[in-house]
Amino acid sequence: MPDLFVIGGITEEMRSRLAGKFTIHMAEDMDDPEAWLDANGAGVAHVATNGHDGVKPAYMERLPNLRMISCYGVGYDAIDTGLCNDRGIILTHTPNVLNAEVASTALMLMLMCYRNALADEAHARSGAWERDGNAPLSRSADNRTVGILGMGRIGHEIARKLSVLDPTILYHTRSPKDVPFEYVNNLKDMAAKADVLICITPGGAATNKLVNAEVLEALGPEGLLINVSRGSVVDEAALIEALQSGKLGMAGLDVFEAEPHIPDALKAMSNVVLLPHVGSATVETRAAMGALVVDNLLTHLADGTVISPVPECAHMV
Ligand code: NAP
Ligand code: 8YV
Repeated sequence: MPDLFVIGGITEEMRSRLAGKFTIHMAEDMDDPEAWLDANGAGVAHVATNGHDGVKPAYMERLPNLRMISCYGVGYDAIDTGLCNDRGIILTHTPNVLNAEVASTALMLMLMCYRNALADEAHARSGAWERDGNAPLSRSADNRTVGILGMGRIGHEIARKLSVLDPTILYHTRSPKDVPFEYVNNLKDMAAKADVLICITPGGAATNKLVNAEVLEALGPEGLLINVSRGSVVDEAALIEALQSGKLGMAGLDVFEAEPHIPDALKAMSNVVLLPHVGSATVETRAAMGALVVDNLLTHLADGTVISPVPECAHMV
């Protein structure tokens, strides 16, 4: 059977579908994965990984006959697509199957921030309600102007799910889309018009620190930043400064610059809701992502094609 090198683990469901077709080699079970690749890497044509671990250069250079990488996640900024192209390696990812979940996460963060969910929950659980009386009033999430940075598969689903809150929706991308929302071609201008800025672009060089001090200041003291994209999209030091100085009102964050590290300054703030990158992390959605990872691998094994290549590799199919 052909070899499959797995980086970062797979679920039991994925393993049971792959086991009859591939000999599975788990990097995380090896004392020294690089030494294993030195001895066996030339025989490996398939790799399964995820959006966090990617395939590091030390692995890529030990896989001279790699033909395909199947990534568990839609974001693939941790994988060098230029190198994949140069070497003729097809990279696949898991678009669409997680749109609804990540959109729910964005909506949940927005509601948690406006409605002061963490403080209110603590007020109820701690007995403060009985002891001290009613919790302070929160702010309404209804009828807000929401600027969405990134109007792709997930951004569009966020806009759809937000509609129950009767928002005015604006969006910013590099080129306008065929959507019934106002396009703003300058991010700072959109932030100035918006109550809420929701980030849902890919990570990587093109979006690095796109949300900088100027954008955060434009969002303003009553403004709310939601980030469900990548930590790299927001200048984290500028975010901390803006929240501490009151230039920005609140933040709901699922992603961070150096995951799993979260700066203590953010942990200390009561106007911030923090999640450990769980945008797609439900049993149902992770099962759908896992199924697509396996389907891509099995399709490639069967006929050399794949189901969901990343755009940079689509021409190879
Ligand atoms: P997508 O369909 O490719 O949409 C990306 C959007 O971002 C497009 O509208 C694109 O429009 C825009 N964009 C790209 N570069 C930009 C730039 N420099 N400036 C402004 N806009 C830019 O991707 P998707 O499926 O919606 O996923 C988006 C990202 O969400 C993923 O790549 C991943 O990083 C993140 N994500 C996070 C989680 C989580 O757990 N928190 C889960 C899934 C995905 P233009 O090309 O016109 O600019
Ligand atoms: C996952 C994600 O956390 O799909 C993405 O881009 O960020 C998330 O769905 C991750 O990719 C799983 O490793």
